Amino acid sequence: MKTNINVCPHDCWDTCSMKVTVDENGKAVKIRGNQEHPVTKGSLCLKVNRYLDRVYHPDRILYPLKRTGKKGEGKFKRISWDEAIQTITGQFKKTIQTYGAEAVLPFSYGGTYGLLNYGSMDRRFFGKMGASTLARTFCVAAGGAALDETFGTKIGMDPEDMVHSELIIAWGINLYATNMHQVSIIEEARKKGAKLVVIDPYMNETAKKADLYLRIQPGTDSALALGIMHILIKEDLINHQYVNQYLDNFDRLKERAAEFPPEKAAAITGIAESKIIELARLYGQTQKSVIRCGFGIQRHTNGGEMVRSLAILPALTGAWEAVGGGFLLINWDYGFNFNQLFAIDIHQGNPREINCSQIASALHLKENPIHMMYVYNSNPAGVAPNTNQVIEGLLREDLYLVVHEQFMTDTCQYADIILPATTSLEQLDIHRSYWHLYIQLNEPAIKPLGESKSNNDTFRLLAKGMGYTDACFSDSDEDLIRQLLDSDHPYLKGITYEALKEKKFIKINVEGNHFMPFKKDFPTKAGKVEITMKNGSVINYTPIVDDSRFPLHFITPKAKFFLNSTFGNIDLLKKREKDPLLYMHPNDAEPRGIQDGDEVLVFNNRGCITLPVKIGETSGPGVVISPINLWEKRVNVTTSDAITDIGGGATFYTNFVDVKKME
Ligand SMILES: Nc1nc2c(c(=O)[nH]1)N[C@H]1C(S)=C(S)[C@@H](COP(=O)(O)OP(=O)(O)OC[C@H]3O[C@@H](n4cnc5c(=O)[nH]c(N)nc54)[C@H](O)[C@@H]3O)O[C@H]1N2
Ligand SMILES: Nc1nc2c(c(=O)[nH]1)N[C@H]1C(S)=C(S)[C@@H](COP(=O)(O)OP(=O)(O)OC[C@H]3O[C@@H](n4cnc5c(=O)[nH]c(N)nc54)[C@H](O)[C@@H]3O)O[C@H]1N2
Ligand SMILES: [Mo]
Repeated sequence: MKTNINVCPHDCWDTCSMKVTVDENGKAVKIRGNQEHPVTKGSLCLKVNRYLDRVYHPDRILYPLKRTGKKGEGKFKRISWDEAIQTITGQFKKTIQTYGAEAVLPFSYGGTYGLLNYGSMDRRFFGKMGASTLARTFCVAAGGAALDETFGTKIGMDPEDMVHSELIIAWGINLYATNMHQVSIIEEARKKGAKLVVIDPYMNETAKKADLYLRIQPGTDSALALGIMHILIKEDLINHQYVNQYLDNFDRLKERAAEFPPEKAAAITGIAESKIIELARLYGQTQKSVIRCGFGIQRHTNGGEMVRSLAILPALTGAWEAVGGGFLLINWDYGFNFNQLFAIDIHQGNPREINCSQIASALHLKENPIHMMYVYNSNPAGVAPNTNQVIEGLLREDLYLVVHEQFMTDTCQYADIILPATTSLEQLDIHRSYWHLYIQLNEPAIKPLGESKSNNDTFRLLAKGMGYTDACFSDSDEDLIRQLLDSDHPYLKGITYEALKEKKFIKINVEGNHFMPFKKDFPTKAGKVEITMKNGSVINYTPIVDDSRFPLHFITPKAKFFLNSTFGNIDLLKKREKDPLLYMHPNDAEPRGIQDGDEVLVFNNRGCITLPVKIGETSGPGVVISPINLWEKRVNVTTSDAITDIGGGATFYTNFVDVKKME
């Protein structure tokens, strides 16, 4: 028996350190959280506790497959890797010759968050080809753009410091489902008297545990933020010294906030005036306050503006000066050398960019259509908005589809060739978290199962097959890690491949005892928090834009026991999550003659699905909610591929439907 340290590869805040026990036959037999890791602290979520069920699942794809039936029929036969590579590279060459390289689209997302297999050899390969590029915008594109505009960088506070917080506002995030290690940190603070406030249209597990829960009308959070600012300013609960030094154009913000007295904020948000005043006073009187902002609020057409309005709040109270005070959406900009990792010096031309959140329309472009799509790390037929359009596109006879996967996902059904992918236990990688501040090394615990290969090994073979002879295609994964870490950025000081090999995880280099990125100044042009938008206007409340005129707002947030469509095929987790359902308020159920447990049709102009109904107060009037099970239920047949105000993000939660009882 030996113990190996791995990193949970999933697209998740927590990015846990795992201990994997491997037996004499080279089989992983046990997985648990690494007790030595300061954030993981020995515990894994219920999903990843079952990670070995996934690795050794009987349905894993272990050999290359080629389609034998009609497109979408799901009939395949086993072929060799040689044949697969020859067929795929042959098809690449044919497509490029006939239509040009932009007719090829790589499509990848968050299957693994290891920085190498998320994006390195693939970027080199498709860059060299001059293929269309992909903007990866599902998670936090609007929020990221908002941070860039407001703070000048995608950085927030250290979540470990939230043990010192006295007020934690979980704003559009279901911590108990998506960020369990944040919960243990907050619980420690609560033991010392800290208060937890939850602001969410969905009375989720986190809301049920809160000291104060504010049910907000979706898409109206900036009206609440401006209402809070109104009270802070009126009651002089602001930190004048911090504001003078670090908030640009405060006079203009004052004018805007004056337009949002509590009665107006209440009318827009649906939250009682008294609760808005209570929250504002609590916020104004607590310097060690943190807004833990989730991705939920920015999945709306006004998502960027919403995040911006929240991100301004800590500057008003000077929360950034206190350990345990601040704001956290993501920690992302660590100064890695991505130019070197992507080998941008070999990239050809200036190809167009396709937004992954608009793949539904991109697959139907009349001009310069996509003729070949290479999918890895993603299941677009389940996760992308406007699924019916996506699938219609994938069924096009003039589209060649390659999918590199671990399992027969929805997307695989439409493939011409399927390649078998390794899991994280079978490949070398380096990970950052978008939440905590540790860089971690993932060394393979076991050999690749069957004939599966990592993304990078596959792109090395494809590069050879294409005749790409640049030296960078021969770089090993170890070389790639060194190139990525080759940076002068102070955060990465002392973080080398050797150091990681020895320690497995290293916290970014923090000045002093605590990570306080904005104590001194902000990396914006003025060195201050920026309250004006790129077009010069001051932050405001803009209502969400709905193109459909259906009456019920439909929100499809993350499920606790699945990770997007991943884990949807693990029996134990399916049992735990229970069947997909639709939460509906009695005010909406009654006029429709719908009773608890009824099977209903959820529909709009884009598509429909059936779900059983759960009537109650989990959602407010006018809002229906279904936590996503993207493996079994295509809720995305209803969602729109409109994009956010800034950043080109997905708008999964600006979605309107009607509901009727099934006959
Ligand atoms: N268990 C589990 N964990 C996950 C994932 C998973 O699928 N399952 N997915 C991972 C991924 S890919 C991501 S991106 C993260 C996302 O993690 P979260 O940010 O927690 O994700 P969401 O479920 O999208 O949204 C959180 C909350 O936002 C609320 N919300 C929706 N609209 C609004 C609004 O207008 N205002 C306010 N205030 N709240 C609103 C939703 O009701 C929901 O409760 O989680 C990661 N972790
Ligand atoms: N309605 C609705 N839709 C949503 C969301 C929502 O909240 N509501 N959330 C959106 C968000 S935030 C996200 S991030 C997306 C998620 O979008 P995706 O990233 O596409 O998510 P998954 O469904 O987890 O699919 C990842 C796939 O990658 C495969 N995989 C894992 N590791 C590897 C590897 O090393 N190599 C290869 N080749 N494959 C691998 C897995 O088997 C899995 O099938 O969904 C989006 N869709
Ligand atoms: Mo995501």
